Amino acid sequence: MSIATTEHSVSRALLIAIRTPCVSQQEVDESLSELGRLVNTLGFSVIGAKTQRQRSTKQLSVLGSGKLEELATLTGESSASTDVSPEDEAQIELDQDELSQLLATSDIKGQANVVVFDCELSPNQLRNVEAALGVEVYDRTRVIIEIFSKHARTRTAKLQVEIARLNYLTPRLRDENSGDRERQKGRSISETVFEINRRRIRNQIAELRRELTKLQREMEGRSSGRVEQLTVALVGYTNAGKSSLMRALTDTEVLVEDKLFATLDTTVRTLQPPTQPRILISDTVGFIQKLPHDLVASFHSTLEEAKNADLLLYVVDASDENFTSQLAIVDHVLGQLNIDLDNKVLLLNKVDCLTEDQQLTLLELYPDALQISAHDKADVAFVHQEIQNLLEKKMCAACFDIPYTASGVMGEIHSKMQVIEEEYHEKGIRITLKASPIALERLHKMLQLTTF
Ligand SMILES: Nc1nc2c(ncn2[C@@H]2O[C@H](COP(=O)(O)OP(=O)(O)OP(=O)(O)O)[C@@H](O)[C@H]2O)c(=O)[nH]1
Ligand SMILES: [Mg+2]
Repeated sequence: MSIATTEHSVSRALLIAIRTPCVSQQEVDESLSELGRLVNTLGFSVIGAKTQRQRSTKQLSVLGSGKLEELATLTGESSASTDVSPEDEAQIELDQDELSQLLATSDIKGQANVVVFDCELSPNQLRNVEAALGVEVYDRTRVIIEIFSKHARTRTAKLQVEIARLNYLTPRLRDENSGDRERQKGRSISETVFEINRRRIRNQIAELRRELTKLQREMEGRSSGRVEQLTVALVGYTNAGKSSLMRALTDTEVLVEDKLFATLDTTVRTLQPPTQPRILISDTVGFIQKLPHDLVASFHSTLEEAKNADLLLYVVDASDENFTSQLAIVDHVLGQLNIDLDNKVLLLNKVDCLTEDQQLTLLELYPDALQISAHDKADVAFVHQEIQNLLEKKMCAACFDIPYTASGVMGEIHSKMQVIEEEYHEKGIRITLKASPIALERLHKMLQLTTF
């Protein structure tokens, strides 16, 4: 299978969710509607969505041959093969009654040319389903990986996504000549070519990993040996309005789009109007439920910025009816990254889309949160002030003796920290300053390491 971008303009997608007993219908619906938005972001139109109930509590197994036959009618494939391997068949528990009902009420027969499953399919499952339906089949992971591929801009993001894409692709590579090989029942040229292709991809992944590690080391090298600046990271679910707020707070033209995963690379800008000391704001990749493992791992390094931040602005689209589950997902991912959640302020964004009553209810539920609209100048000014107040509260005072031989560091301290007093002595400058405990600790270490 190739996952290179194909001509998507004519793709009409049928979405399928598999509902296990441990998942509520509401959760399935939320997830399906999000899958619809993901699929739209990819440029497909959604022509319908179906839910298949499954009695087994297994997290996921996909469709038996009966279901495949039925689904084939939805994609217009009349003579679909239902060649399901015994291992897949064994995992499947199918509610035939519900399925028949589902298909009887369907008015989209023959219209879909892509079927998208709201879950991750194993390579075997994907092959079986594709063969049976006679159309291209996507799973949620592939949809997300393709969106990331389309949106990656910097070299680092492109490398991270390409590694994830190839890791996904390798086990799903199809041996086009497998039928002949079966007949030949022995080693053949086709087998060798297939194996060579796989090995080539593995080598390519190793090469990309090396390049990525090198690039990340260079970036770390560039940031070490500098005086720490106060930083604020915008984190949150995809499409919450992080980049819109970044734009408004820093007066810059970062990309804002009504698309999922518009931002993949961390962007860092200075808070405007400027403060003394300067405060940096970073915009990060958004989160989503069921983010493929590989991408979570890839983007850990991108989220380092959030890890080192003095303050997290936790942006939520309060107008989205599913925002509480989105909050839970962001909490979960940040928890996995060991990010300190005590440092966070909750921003309930897009309140311009809510009624006064809804805003009052939110106030009762989240009394400490700030209700804002990133499109409202007064709200942005309020967030600007809150950032300063909160950072001020976190700062502690400390005193350092800086020898004249190292006075070069003074310029950096002045631009990045709050200087309270300077006294000039015979051997150096005694400086009293205010900064976050982390920044003070780092400056202390830096001065110890500096050869005067
Ligand atoms: N009505 C309204 N729309 C908003 C507000 N803030 C952002 N939006 C819109 O929400 C959409 C997504 O905004 P972005 O700022 O790109 O969201 P993001 O969190 O950066 O999204 P990703 O980069 O995909 O993670 C855009 O269409 C914005 O114009 C707001 O306060 N009110
Ligand atoms: Mg963004």
